[in-house]
Parts: sequence; structure tokens; C-alpha cells
Amino acid sequence: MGDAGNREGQAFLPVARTPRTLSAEAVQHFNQRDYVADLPLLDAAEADAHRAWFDGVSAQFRAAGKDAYSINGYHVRLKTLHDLATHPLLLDYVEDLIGPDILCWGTHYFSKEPGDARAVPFHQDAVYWPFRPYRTVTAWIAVDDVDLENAPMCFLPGSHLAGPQETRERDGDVVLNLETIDYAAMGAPWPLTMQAGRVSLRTDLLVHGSAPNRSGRRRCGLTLRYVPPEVWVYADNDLGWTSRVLLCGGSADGSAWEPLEAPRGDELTLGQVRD
Ligand SMILES: O=C(O)CCC(=O)C(=O)O
Repeated sequence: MGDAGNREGQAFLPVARTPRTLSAEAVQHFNQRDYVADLPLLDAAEADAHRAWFDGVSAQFRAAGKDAYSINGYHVRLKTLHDLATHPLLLDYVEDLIGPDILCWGTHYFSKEPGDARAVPFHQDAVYWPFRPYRTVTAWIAVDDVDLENAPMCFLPGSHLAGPQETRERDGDVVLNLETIDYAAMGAPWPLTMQAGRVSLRTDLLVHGSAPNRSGRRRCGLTLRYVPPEVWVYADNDLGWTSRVLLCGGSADGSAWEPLEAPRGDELTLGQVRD
């Protein structure tokens, strides 16, 4: 992380807007505890359709020798993902947290297969990203039903208020490799159990993680990352930080973000499957 990234925007900025869709209590909870959990999004039929679609895409990835964790960044390639990222109700929620100008710069499926030994160490998303200020809101949509048995994501409520934390590298059976060093002192983990089709929203400074999936049931969730255009990027754009992006609402005019056109279909040839 360069000095430019460290000099400003170190603190969480509480949401001061009057919400139109979320309740005032939900926004207060987001400011104080760092998340809004378990909001309605997809009905049962839509959740089933999304799961069936994901199963098909994930089978294509497996056929190409990749696992489902590799389905990362495909919102600019797959129409179904684009359509989820621009779901009107989801955008209404996000607008209440970051305003009407909304970019989606990332999507990633975290599909913990039955018996998956890999943990997601407790971490803050923000330490992985070259963005200031800390204004990314992550939506996490349950693809499968999530309960205490199939490795729910766990939040450390209020951990965002401490600002960005030091990390150490983890190796072995992990999905992401940076772990917040002091996570054990940051309170009791709160498990995010949700029915398929429901969604949670959180800040990029919330410390969170998940255990290996010791159950016989998959636990898949889809993360979507949203920012307002005033967020700036202090790294080279070789990973496409500002160019693998969808404009989901309002305008990004005058910013460094370069939104792409919506993808027209869902076709992936195996040669296109990549990490
Ligand atoms: O789904 C999980 O278990 C972890 C997801 C995660 O770390 C994220 O959404 O950033």
C-alpha cells in the first residue's frame, strides 16, 4: 500500500442520508454495528432460478479445472450477474447507504462445498483494495440457505469503528490469505444465517470471516461491491479496478471510473474461464 493511500480517508464515514427504503433503525445499525442483515431480495422462485443458473456456471468452471471461487469479476461478462447487480430493490438499499450514483466494481461467489476445508480468515475487505475513502458497500446474497451448520459468514459487529487493522499472512486451507491480527480481541463473532435469496449489506471495514464447511450441504453466497464515484483508486489500473465496472445508477461523469456496457448474454466458452 503506497503512502498516498495511507494519508487520508482512514475512518469510516457514517451514513447521514435520510433513507427511502431502509428503515432509519437499519441505517443506525449500519453506522453503529457495521451491517444490515437479512433483507428480502429474491422470492423463492427467483432464488431457485439463481441457484440453478449458478450450478450451471460452476459446472463449466469445474470442467475447465477451476473451482467455484474462481467465479470472480464476471458481472461485466454474464448478463444474469449484471441483472442481479442492477436489481432495483438491491440498488434502493445501496442508494440509502452511498447515494444515487452507484458503481459495481466487483462480484465474487464464495461457494463452500460440502466438507470444504478452507476457511476465510477474519479480515477487513478494505485492506485488500486501493480505494479511498472507505465507502465500498458489500451486498452478500445467500445462494443457498445458510444456518449454523454450513459455515455461515461471521461478523465482528462494530469492528469498523477501530479503522483499518494490521494483518498477517495465512497459508494452508484458506480462501483469502490476509488475517486481521487482533480479531480475537474484537468481540464475539455474529453468524449471518439467512434463507436463500435474502441479502446483507456491510461496510468494507467490518471484520468478517467463515469457518471450513463441515456439513454435508453447500453454503454459497454472492458478494457484490458498490461504490459512489467519488471513491478514488490509488493504484495502477492493471487489475482493471476502474475499468471492470458497471454503472448501476446515476452518473459517474467527471470521475476516473470507466463503466462498461451491460453484457448481452450469458455465454462463456471454456477458453474464457479464467481466475
Ligand atoms: O462468504 C464468505 O464466507 C466470505 C465472504 C467474504 O469474505 C466477502 O464477501 O468479502
